[in-house]
Amino acid sequence: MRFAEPPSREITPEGVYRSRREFLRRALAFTSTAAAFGTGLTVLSGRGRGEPPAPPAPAPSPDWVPRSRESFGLTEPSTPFEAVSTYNNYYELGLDKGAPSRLGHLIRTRPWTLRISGEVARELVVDLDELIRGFGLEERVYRMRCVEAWSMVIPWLGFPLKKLVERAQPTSHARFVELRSLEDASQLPNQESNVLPWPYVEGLRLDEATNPLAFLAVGLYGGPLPGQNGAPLRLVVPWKYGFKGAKSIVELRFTRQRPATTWNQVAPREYGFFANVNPNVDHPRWSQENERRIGELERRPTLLFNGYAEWVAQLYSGMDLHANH
Ligand SMILES: Nc1nc2c(c(=O)[nH]1)N[C@H]1C(S)=C(S)[C@@H](COP(=O)(O)O)O[C@H]1N2
Ligand SMILES: [Mo]
Repeated sequence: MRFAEPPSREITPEGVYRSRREFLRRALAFTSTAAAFGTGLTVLSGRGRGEPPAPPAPAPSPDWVPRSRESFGLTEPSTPFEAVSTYNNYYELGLDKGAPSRLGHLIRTRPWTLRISGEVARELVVDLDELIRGFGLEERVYRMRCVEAWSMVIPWLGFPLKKLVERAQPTSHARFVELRSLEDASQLPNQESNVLPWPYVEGLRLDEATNPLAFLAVGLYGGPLPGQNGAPLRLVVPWKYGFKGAKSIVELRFTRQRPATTWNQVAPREYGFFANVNPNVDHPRWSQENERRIGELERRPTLLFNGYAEWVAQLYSGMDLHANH
């Protein structure tokens, strides 16, 4: 496998880089401590913060009625909408779990276009509502496991990424797909800070992107995605840590070389490119053996590939999962 060099504009001077690392280290240490002591639960209850979040918005049109529902054997209950929509990671909107739900309304979700670029037959700009009409929507109930060792179960609405890859007609040279999030500080105010390089970028190998589980969500709980959950279009790859699921995607770029992805660039030892959920590969600063399911008291054991080995393990056969974490 070949690895791309980071573009030079993203190489930060040593001092800035060090202080950002230090800052992120403290931010993450705080969130995991808060999680360990259950302080997150007061955030979730919505009490003491004024109004509780609104119920999920109704489906905006008949195009939004799911044609199928699939949960890949999952029988665990879904995490309540209130928690899914108020306990979020969206660094462009702020670093604490509550900031995204306070500011998510700033994202202007319509009209929304998606640019398809790179190693494709023809570069395209497509309108999101046209994609929804053309593909139809499916419901997928998936576990989501954050690298910080908390998890949820979320009923998403969307379409398989494979459908969009086929529509894009990648050339025979394309081996990866890069997914780029919105970059616009008027909608994402924390982009004024340099906690991460913007835009947020994620990526998949093409065979991962066309796996039937890889999904692009436009909604959850039957309605449109709340801004904080990555409206109007976000990636869901349930066998990987949550940070792979780029939010508010504006561009899909097909590439020959492995894309330079945000967290992997900032801290490669801590956040691998693959980021497959694996209880046997600890994060350098904490164990990944178990997790806190939001809304439950007992911790749960973390499952290899987040419980989806049956569908995805063959993508990594012969690969050293410690070296390629
Ligand atoms: N653009 C962008 N996408 C992002 C993030 C982010 O900060 N910016 N955070 C990631 C992380 S760490 C997680 S765990 C999930 C959280 O998704 P949720 O808030 O919808 O549960 O989004 C991921 N996608
Ligand atoms: Mo995460």
